[in-house]
Amino acid sequence: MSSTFVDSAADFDVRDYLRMDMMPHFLCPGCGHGIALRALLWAMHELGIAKDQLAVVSGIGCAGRLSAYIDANTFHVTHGRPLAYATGLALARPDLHVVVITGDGDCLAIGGNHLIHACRRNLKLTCLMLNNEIYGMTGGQVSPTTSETMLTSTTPLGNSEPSFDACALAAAAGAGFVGREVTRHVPRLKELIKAGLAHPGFAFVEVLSDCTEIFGRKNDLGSSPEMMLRQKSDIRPSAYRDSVDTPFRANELPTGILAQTNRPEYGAAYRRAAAAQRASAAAQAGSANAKEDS
Ligand SMILES: Cc1ncc(C[n+]2csc(CCOP(=O)(O)OP(=O)(O)O)c2C)c(N)n1
Repeated sequence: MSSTFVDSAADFDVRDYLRMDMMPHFLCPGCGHGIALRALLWAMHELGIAKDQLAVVSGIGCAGRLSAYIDANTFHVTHGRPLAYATGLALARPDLHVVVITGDGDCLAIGGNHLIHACRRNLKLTCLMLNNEIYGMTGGQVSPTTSETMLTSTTPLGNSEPSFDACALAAAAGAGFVGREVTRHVPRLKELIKAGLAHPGFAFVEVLSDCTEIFGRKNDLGSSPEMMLRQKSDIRPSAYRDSVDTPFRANELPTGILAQTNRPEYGAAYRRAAAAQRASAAAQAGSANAKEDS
């Protein structure tokens, strides 16, 4: 990929963007969510987004917990609802970069309707969905992205529902920007998040993140490095399937920017309509006053 990969890692110290008084964090060893958090903060650093210009809204779950560790304006809200809170915030404060951090359960199960309407609306927001294929925080129940046949605490015989392709869903619902990356490729993930943050409409970024302790253990997927090696075979099975361990994700999941459109952004359209209405009300009041005076 591009030479931007060898750039600012040296002057990026993640601790500058973390609430160090919240350490140690609660993530399990090997959890991919911390890698995604680092990529987000690195992206923010490279884009020169000041901490007071960033607002992070998250729901409930291991992914949702991440906002607590970020030294910015953060809101830890109800399960499944971070996009709804973020919508109000982004409408009220278009000067901020509003980022939602959400899990696959938070975003696609209880929050699924909020997601499709956020995509349809195309308000400027960045939604980072950390897909570990499981409800991690609550002990490993099946989620809408759990691959078929996988064991979870609620699918002891193996999951027999097909899994959602969240990016295809977001693109079909009208999201202005859709992308996917794995935690294995941190610089690429950082670049994708940067592109999402820079996009002028709704940006949906799916991160394939490993849950080693619950999902991995339950399915005998090996250690954290072994799970990360599998990411190769998962995302490009045609290229890697013979050279690495058997993938656990059933579908070929393409990565990178998967959809980008320049559909009109909702916030700007709303503010234009509101300004036009205020101007017309003021003009009417002006002509009524003029009539009274004459
Ligand atoms: C209204 C409501 N329903 C259910 C819960 C319980 N709950 C908390 S987190 C969670 C699922 C989290 O899974 P996911 O969003 O995939 O995130 P992860 O923990 O895997 O990062 C559930 C069901 C809740 N807190 N509130």
